[in-house]
Amino acid sequence: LIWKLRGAMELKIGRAIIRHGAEDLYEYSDVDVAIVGAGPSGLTAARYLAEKGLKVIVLERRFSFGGGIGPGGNMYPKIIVQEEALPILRDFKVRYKPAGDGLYAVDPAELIAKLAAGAIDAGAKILLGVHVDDVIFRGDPPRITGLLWIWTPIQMSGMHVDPLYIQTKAVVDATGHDAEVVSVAARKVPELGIQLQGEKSAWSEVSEKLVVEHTGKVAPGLYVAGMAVAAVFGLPRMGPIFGGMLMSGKKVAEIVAKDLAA
Ligand code: 48F
Repeated sequence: LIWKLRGAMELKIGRAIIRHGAEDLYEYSDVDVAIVGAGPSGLTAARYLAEKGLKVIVLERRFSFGGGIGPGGNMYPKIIVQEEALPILRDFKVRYKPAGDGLYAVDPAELIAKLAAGAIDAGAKILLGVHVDDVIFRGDPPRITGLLWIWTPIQMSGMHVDPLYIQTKAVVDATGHDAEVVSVAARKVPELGIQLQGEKSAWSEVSEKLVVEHTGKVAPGLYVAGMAVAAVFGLPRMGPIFGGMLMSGKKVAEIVAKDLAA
């Protein structure tokens, strides 16, 4: 009898996972906005886009979120945010301590948890363990209309397994230092004429401003936010100051929402 019960429970667990997991994948294979990367810029963008009633998915390669926030500054458990980004911290109810010179110290674990909770509570779906490796370029006039994805462990195994698709009205590359989506678009869709400039050496103040300034559309249907902006436009890196990432995420959300409403 005990054996039978165990078997029955395992059957139920397995079937519940398969049914509900497949339902989610089916539901989110067609979205308004697909954000690649659940770092600070991607999660911030997800919240402000979802809040506007758009159907948003965040595709994250790791089985966790936060991107570069977790390691703090060289693993000291603090990151820095400047004054201009405080309204975003307040939107997410993230606490901060004055650190002088218009800078504020933030706990990385709190920032990760609250950015993700903010995005999820606003209605965004975060899918973990998903590696995005290609784009779909289609239509008249042609634009980026979708992404191809594969489970990360399969991608890491090096075995060839064909990926699946997500159809979307807009893609946001929030993949950080390597700008992986823009990079694949530049390589595989030469007609877009994208030339990645590559990130330059550190200059925090300048980089924070320029990243936000250059945040936006790079091709029809394709947008860039966060450190990926530096890789695309050849801007300096900034180190463990994160206000620019948050402001870039908010700005890309405003631009995408406006474009989709037009
Ligand atoms: O790197 P990441 O945190 O990007 P970000 O939002 O913020 C950058 C800062 O963390 C920091 C900095 C500024 O202060 O210098 O580095 O620009 O997060 C990017 C996320 O994207 C995921 C990756 O695992 C990370 O969590 N990612 C990268 N490539 C892919 C991907 C891919 N091809 N498919 C899915 N996820």
